[in-house]
Amino acid sequence: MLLKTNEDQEIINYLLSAEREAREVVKITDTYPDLTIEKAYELQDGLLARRLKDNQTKTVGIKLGLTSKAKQEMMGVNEAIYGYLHADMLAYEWEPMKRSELIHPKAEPEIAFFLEKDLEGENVTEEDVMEATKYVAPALEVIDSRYKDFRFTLTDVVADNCSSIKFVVGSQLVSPRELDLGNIGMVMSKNGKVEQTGSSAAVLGHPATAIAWAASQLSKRGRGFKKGEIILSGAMSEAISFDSGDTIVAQFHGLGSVSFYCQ
Ligand code: OOG
Ligand code: MG
Repeated sequence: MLLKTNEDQEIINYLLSAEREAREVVKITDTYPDLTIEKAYELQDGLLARRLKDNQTKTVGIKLGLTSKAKQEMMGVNEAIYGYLHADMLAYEWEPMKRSELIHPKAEPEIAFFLEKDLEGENVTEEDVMEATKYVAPALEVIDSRYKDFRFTLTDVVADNCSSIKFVVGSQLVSPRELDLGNIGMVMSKNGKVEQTGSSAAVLGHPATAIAWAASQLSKRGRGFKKGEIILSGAMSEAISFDSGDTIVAQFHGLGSVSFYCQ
């Protein structure tokens, strides 16, 4: 699908100002119903280039999204997606997250992969993913779709960099071979009450399978994962909403826990 260059810029401005002003907006497919997935990734690229410049930040990794059936059903789609993580999205356990900077945030339990080798090409295997991974760590991703009521189509969410806004990584770094990565049990709680339980098996059967899938998608666009990057492999359960005053904790078997407080 072709949009005029100025339309691309308009969409990018529209989504970036929604993020900056922490305000939800009508989804773009209401105006551009024929938006294709290829075009959505092009818009994502344009948005990311602008965001890097405006926020004077840099890319630190890639996130996968909608890699579990629970998330796909929750969002009414049947395909996984990817977006990019910037340095200014990195949040810390000890630093309260500011509710006022967010629209309608949700937390997701994920496993983070730290790469010590590039991972590129359309035939990347799970074994290659394990081989390239230095550590895995527990993570909480905060997603904050810019779209009204968190409702969107696949192309909308891709253009919006897959709802990315913040991520917190726990301090326990473990070699991927020391764990049964394909079945890590997880409990996520809010203010001490269990809200979600799950397993890393929910992430396309094994998080490394999800990363291998993403490597092949990236290679179609002449890209790949790079040494030193962090990958969020996708939510292991449904996302949960939180508000100011809430503490979210996710505990992972063999990987410890990760938490944040929202102010
Ligand atoms: C899209 C992002 C999904 C995940 O881990 O599945 C995602 C959304 O649900 O808003 O990050
Ligand atoms: Mg996620």
